[in-house]
Amino acid sequence: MALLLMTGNWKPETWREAFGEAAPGRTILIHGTDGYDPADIRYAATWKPPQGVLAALPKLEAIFNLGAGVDALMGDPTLPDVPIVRVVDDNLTKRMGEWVVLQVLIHHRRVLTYLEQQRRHEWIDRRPQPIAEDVRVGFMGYGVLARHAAPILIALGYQVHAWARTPRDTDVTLHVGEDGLGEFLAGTDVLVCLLPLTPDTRRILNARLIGGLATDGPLGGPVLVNAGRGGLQDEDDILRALQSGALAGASLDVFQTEPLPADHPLWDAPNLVITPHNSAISDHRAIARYVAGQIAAYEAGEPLQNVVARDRGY
Ligand code: NDP
Ligand code: OXD
Repeated sequence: MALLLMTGNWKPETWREAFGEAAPGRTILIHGTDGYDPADIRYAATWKPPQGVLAALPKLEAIFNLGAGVDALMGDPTLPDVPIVRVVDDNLTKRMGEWVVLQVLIHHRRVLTYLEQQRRHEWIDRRPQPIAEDVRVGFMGYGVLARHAAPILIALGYQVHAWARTPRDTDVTLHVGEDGLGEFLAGTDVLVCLLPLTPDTRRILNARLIGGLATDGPLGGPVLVNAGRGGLQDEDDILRALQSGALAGASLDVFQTEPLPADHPLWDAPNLVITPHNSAISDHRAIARYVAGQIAAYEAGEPLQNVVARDRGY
């Protein structure tokens, strides 16, 4: 039984090669390139598949999402009722850790200001440089990615706390749900959003939330860092907040529309770092090995790992 790849504009042949190496002997088919009988497909490995294609596979046993976020899949009303496995992979997790730590340091150590000054050949030290111990970083979403980045920031001295949906014991103070949000925001100088996009989190990064962030911190105002999904953002609100100074800075890796259109006003927003949704790109070979390993274990009678809870949407 074959594995069907639907990788959208993510270089299908590179994925075929990676899966060929990771799962030798298995038939690998690419939707849109190879002809196939839908009844031959047992597994699908997908990134943003066209709606309805998965529903047309009568023998499908599992869907492997080729990224960590499953919002594109969950938006398909015809999605068949089989387990959806998402990516949890060290390679991706570590890349995200690098990006998060870099963004926190960029804003904390005023890199944007110094780059501007450097362009003008100016030697100015306007404000005292706070130490990390005085900066409060709040993670919105304390899942796989945030739990990797948090200890690195803690090792640098930052005060770290987090916000999530369900209470549990963690290494940092965890605020929970709607009731815990206000206190979480009020104690946050740098907000790092690593939430999934679900009906509950859509446009959560809006003017109201920004207005709840700490204004008594050492950075001259709160900072927003988002690598979750563009759909979490109200981009008009974020733009206004950067222009008014309600946000002292921001870093965004994800956008409502990607690629971000060349004439989008966010390109010119003050104190904003834009990266092209590459904070944690998926390494083809690592992901193919992960999926092939899961299939092999599943066929040996073990349960699939990192299965999405459909009722939660992540
Ligand atoms: P996880 O599922 O491990 O963690 C998600 C976290 O969000 C959990 O802590 C969860 O709470 C919390 N959460 C979800 N819904 C809510 C809610 N309504 N209120 C409060 N907290 C909520 O995901 P990952 O850490 O692996 O990934 C997070 C997201 O990062 C992905 O969904 C994806 O969108 C994005 N991503 C972006 C990449 C990029 O390149 N920019 C790369 C990879 C991922 P609880 O712990 O209680 O369940
Ligand atoms: C992911 C991503 O979800 O790359 O893995 O955005």
